[in-house]
Amino acid sequence: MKISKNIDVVSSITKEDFEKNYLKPQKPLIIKGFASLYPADKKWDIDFLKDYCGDVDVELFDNNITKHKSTAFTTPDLTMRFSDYVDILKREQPSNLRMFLFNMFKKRPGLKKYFPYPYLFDGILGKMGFMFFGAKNIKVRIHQDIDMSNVLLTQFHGRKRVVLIDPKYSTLLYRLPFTTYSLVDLDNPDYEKYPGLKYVEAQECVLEKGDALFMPSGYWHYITYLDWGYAVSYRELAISLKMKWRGLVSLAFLMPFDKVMNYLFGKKWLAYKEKVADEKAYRLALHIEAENRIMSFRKRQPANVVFQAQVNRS
Ligand SMILES: O=C(O)CCC(=O)C(=O)O
Repeated sequence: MKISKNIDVVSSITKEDFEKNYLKPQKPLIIKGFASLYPADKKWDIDFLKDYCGDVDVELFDNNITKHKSTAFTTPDLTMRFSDYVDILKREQPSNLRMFLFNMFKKRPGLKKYFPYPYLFDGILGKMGFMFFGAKNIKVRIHQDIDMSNVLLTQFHGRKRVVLIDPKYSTLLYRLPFTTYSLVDLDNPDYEKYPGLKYVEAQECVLEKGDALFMPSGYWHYITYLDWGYAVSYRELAISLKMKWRGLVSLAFLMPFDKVMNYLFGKKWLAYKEKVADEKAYRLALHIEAENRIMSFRKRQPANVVFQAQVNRS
C-alpha cells in the first residue's frame, strides 16, 4: 500500500473555487484555520462545552468491545452524562470510550450560532451537525460514511491523523458486503491475508486545531487521535446519482439486512462476509497482477517483436 501526503492545503477558499476544484471533481482538501471563521473557534473550549451541555446524556462506543467487528456502529455501548465524559477526557488518561456521530445540536440547538452550516456546503443536510470526541490514541476503524455524503470535518481541539482512500479501492480494501467498513488494519497491513492491499493508494494528513478536512462522498477514512480532542462534521448530499443511490440503499436496506443476519447467524454471517470480500479482492488482485505482467513484458520487447506477436495472433 502506498500512502502519500499529497492532499491539497489552502488557508482560505471561496465557495466557487471549492465547488469547481474540489466538490465537483470529488477531491479531498484541507482548509487550515477554517474554524477561525466562526465564533466557536474561540468560544468552544472544553469548559464552555461542559457547562453548556454537561447534563446531556451522551452515547458512547467502547473500542474494546469486539462485537462491533461484525456490524455497523449504531447501538451505543453506554450512555453517560456529558460532564462525566469530559472529566474522563480531561484527565488525559487512556480511555476506550469515544463519542461518535452524536448530534449535540439537536440537544442544544443554541450551539448552532457558534458554528452554523459552513458556507461551503448547501442543501437539506444542514440541520445535521455531528460531534466526535475521543482520548489520545483512540482509533476509528476504516469506514465509508453509510449515507455516502460529502463531509466537512472541523477539528476544535487536539490533533488527529486521517488516512483517506478513494472509493474506487473498496474491493481491494476488503469491504465486507452489506456494510461500509473493512477489517483491515492500516497500521499493520497483513499482505499475506489481504494481498489486494498492495495495490491500494492512500493519502494521509494530520488535522490540527482549527483545520477542516473535506472528505468527498464514499471516501474511506481511518482516524487516529494523536491527542484527546473533538471535532464537528457537517454533510452535503452526494453529487452523483450513483452515490446518492448507494447511500440510500445502504441506509434503508443493506444495513438493516446486515443487522438482522448478524442477529440470527452471528459469527457465521461475519465469516461468510469475510469470505465474499476475500474472493472478490483475490480475483481483482489477480487481474491487476496479470495486467501488470503484460505491461512490463511489452515494455521489455523490441517494438518489432511485439508487432510480430500481434500479427501472429491475428
Ligand atoms: O473524528 C472522528 O472521530 C471520526 C470522524 C468520522 O468518522 C466521520 O466524520 O465520518
